[in-house]
Amino acid sequence: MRFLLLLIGCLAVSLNCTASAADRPPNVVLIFIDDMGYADIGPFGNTEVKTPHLDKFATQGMKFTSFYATPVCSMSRACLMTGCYNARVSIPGVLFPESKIGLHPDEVTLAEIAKQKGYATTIIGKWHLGFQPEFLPTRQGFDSYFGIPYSNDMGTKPARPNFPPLPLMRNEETIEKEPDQSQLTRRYTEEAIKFIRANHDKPFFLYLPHSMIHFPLAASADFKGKSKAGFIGDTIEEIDWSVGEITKTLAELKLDENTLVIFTSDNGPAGRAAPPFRGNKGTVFEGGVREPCIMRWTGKIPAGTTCNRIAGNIDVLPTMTKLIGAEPPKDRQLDGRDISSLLLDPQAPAVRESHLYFNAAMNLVAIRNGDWKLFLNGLPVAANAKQEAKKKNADTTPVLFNLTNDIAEKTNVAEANPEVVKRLQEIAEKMHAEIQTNKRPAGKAKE
Ligand SMILES: [Ca+2]
Repeated sequence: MRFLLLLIGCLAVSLNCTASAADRPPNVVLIFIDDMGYADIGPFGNTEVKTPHLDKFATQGMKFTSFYATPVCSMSRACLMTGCYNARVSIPGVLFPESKIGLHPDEVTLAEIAKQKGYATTIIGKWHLGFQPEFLPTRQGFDSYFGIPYSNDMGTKPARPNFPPLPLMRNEETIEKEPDQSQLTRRYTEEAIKFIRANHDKPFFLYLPHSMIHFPLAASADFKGKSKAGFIGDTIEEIDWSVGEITKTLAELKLDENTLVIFTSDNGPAGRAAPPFRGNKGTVFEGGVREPCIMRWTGKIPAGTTCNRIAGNIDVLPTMTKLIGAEPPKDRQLDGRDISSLLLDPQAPAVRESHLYFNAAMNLVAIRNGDWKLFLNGLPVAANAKQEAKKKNADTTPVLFNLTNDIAEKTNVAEANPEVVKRLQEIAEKMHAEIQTNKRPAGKAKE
């Protein structure tokens, strides 16, 4: 075991050394899809939607099969940007145009980590961590911004009479209102390629959180009506095209060996089933939070591999920090871990044994540890008005699933495994108590 750890340590060092031998740390391209479910793309089992670029991309990198996000949008982006559970940084499920909070300006984001090493940084797409000036990505380490600052359904179309027209922003200015959504994937992609070309000779961090495939769905004329899987398929196939354009550009500029590319999503599919899992967007069943994730770094990450270890979007910040040779923030607790050992060897020991599942109200509802997942207070009941009566009478007895034998979370095995229930309860209580003690506030809007 000790030898193995030593070996991994050496490999991790060599990974850094190789990067510095090229005289610059690796570029990072982070493609983040909205509401894409685990099996929405070919590499994760979809046979209806055509994703040739992602299929190829997966053969060049590593697939993660236990990669966790959160049930909905803003909380997931808080995790990704800070390396912390959203409960630690006090960002609830979804921010709206009338929300008076945002990610606290003192939080250290992925872009600020990249800035330590002089990276060119940009975000193209959906920010969703506060839209008031003090919360914009340009105040959180990003040199530039192009996109819609929140969800694409938060404008006047579809009818939301209380909301202002959907803004398309360039840096801190609204440049268009209610932009043609069928052009968003294409425009974001063109902006991303422009950024890569402009910065190809220096380290860069490109964060590309697409507005699609969030409702209202939209695809350009080249894709609309083309997919066998219907409109949702059209939007996914356009995202696949986008991935193809970006990887083509990286190859043309000979950047493959010096660029870590990460593809993942913020939460499960909306209003659709999420096979092979139970639940979907908004729930903490696996269908709501387990996401497709592919990471590629040619020559570093072994091609065509699969990693089944627990990982998630909270691990991106510590991992990127390590790989680019930056320093993690030392004055605060993070929840994510550096998973670069898994990037070198998918069979390396798990970096995190446990993962916590928070709901949109920032309550801890479940924990995974190894094969086991425990719902701490019974199964969640949907929190809408119709369900209120049901909620009051809900059974709060812990429910245990073995995710290895029962991926669809069907069979409660709590009674047969009281010692597992007790152990997971204790781990969850300890982790939760620490987060409650050390959690940090959201930013409050000045106006
Ligand atoms: Ca989402």
